[in-house]
Amino acid sequence: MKYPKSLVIVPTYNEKENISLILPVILSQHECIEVLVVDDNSPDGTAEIVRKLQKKYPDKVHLIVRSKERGRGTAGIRGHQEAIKLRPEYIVEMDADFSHDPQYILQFLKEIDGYDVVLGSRFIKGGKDSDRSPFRTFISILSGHIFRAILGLEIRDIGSGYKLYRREVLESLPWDNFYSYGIAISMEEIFRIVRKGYKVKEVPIIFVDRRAGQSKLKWKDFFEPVGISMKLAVQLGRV
Ligand SMILES: Nc1nc2c(ncn2[C@@H]2O[C@H](COP(=O)(O)OP(=O)(O)OP(=O)(O)O)[C@@H](O)[C@H]2O)c(=O)[nH]1
Ligand SMILES: [Mg+2]
Repeated sequence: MKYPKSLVIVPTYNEKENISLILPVILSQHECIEVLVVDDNSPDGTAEIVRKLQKKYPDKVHLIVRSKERGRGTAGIRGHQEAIKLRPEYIVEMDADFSHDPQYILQFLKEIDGYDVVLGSRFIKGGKDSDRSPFRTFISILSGHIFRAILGLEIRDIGSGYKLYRREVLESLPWDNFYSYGIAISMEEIFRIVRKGYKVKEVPIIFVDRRAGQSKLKWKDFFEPVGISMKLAVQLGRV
């Protein structure tokens, strides 16, 4: 099957073990795929590994190294802004740590027909949040309920970081006015997308625990989405 140019954004911080393995797997899914890594100058040398891969896969691997900023949310925003400039038809966002199986990319490309965004969902029938501590799963599900109630969204996995978008969807978002700086970015993005009237399709994914390296999440990260969801509800009004 032929697909138009599709760009996969992968934010990284200290992912040297994972990035060297996952990048070739992502590229091998289909010849239409290119990758954009957004690295925050990881002390473990993740960017150096990406530079080597750029030589191995000419024109397929793009790299942004941010030296002044650090954070999952702002890295995602920068990634989206740069991805748009590369003019792919479709843009994917996924984690570097193998929690998101690259095999879903092709499935997402098939499922986007008739929709604007495909969202990999752990919390619909057929999806799973496996290998994670029951506590992390509990927090994800509970926060999902709270945010759905505050924001009035139907989507089950608001916090999913595995998505495929038509480029126009991301072009239409006001990136400079985003409130999120951390993990709330996924939630804020999907809220703004639904509010604009775009059609989102949730498809089940099996989410597995990170393969190597360490979590960057801290306790305080879990509170950001609460503040952001209230801000969105008050400032932008519910859908
Ligand atoms: N550029 C950048 N990427 C980050 C930052 N924090 C996390 N990431 C990347 O964002 C993705 C998701 O982060 P994770 O630490 O895996 O978060 P998580 O999946 O919720 O948590 P665990 O997998 O349990 O550790 C991974 O590819 C990380 O490398 C950051 O500050 N800057
Ligand atoms: Mg992870």
